[in-house]
Amino acid sequence: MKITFCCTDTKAEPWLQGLAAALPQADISVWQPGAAQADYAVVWAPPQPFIDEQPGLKALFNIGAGVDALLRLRLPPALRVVRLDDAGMAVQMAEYVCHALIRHFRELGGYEADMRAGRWSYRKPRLRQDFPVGVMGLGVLGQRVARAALQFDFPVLGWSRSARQIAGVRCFSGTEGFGDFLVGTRVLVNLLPLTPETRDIMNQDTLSRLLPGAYVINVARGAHLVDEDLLALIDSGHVAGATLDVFRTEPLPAQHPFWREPRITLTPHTSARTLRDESIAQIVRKMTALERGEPIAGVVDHARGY
Ligand code: NDP
Ligand code: OXD
Repeated sequence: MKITFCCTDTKAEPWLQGLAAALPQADISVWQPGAAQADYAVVWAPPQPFIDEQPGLKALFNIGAGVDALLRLRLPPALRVVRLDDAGMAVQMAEYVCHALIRHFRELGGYEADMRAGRWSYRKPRLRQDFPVGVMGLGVLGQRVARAALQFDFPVLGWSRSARQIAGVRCFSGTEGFGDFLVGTRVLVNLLPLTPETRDIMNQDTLSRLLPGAYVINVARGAHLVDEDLLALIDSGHVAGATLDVFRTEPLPAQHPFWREPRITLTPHTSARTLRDESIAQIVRKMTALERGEPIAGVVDHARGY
């Protein structure tokens, strides 16, 4: 079995060693222009020539959950694209989102500032019933986040494309369910894939429908959010603030107004990192299953976009 590795911004050596340890008979190498045809590819943001030169792949394994960058390339329609499902990311996403949620709900940022200024002062306790959490996207990551928020007794709502049932979560689906989902949500968590349907989904219209004093946690993709609409709604007071992990341009440009808005907490696309060992184990399991002719989970639907 021949495996080619083409991952931008990723140190290849540890991945090659991990793959070789799990698949000692495989011939594994870093892709170079003109390289021989491989059976499988392990990729992150590969260039178009890579796709064009490897038309005979049995599957392309993306070392992330989101495939938006990959699907922007010209791909053979029959190419099997496989995303990571979980591989250690769901628990990271749950801890990141719960941290942001609780930090906002308990006003921990305000307490930190007070204590740093030498002020010993209390704020009135807030009721968690007043902070319903709405999770957009109830896939591998969204479901885990919704369940984690339930553990802290927040009311939880969820929205997905197809109807879902999750114990304890008020589930809505499709365009017809979106309005009711928004008007019942105060803390909006975005875990949608970026597709033509979801691009710009957090905008003036949708964010204004959230409960007053809304809070936005974007951990999916920057292009889901219309930046200037968020800033305007923060200025108007309808949105209290946001925690943003992902941006339209990454790294976030130095002149972007997000840097200077104290009600926005920023992190550098780090809410759920790809964990190498878990990812290699999952990819190897799936390659082995494909070699045996068995079905695998996490195959992307090109038309749906995720
Ligand atoms: P999944 O594919 O498992 O889940 C996607 C969910 O979104 C599904 O519930 C799906 O609905 C729903 N959805 C898709 N399109 C629509 C739509 N048009 N309307 C309503 N719901 C829709 O993805 P994951 O949970 O694994 O990951 C989600 C995203 O998180 C990734 O695409 C990636 O962009 C981002 N991510 C960010 C990371 C970071 O570090 N910041 C790390 C990892 C991922 P249905 O259930 O009906 O299919
Ligand atoms: C992913 C990411 O999609 O890290 O996995 O953003």
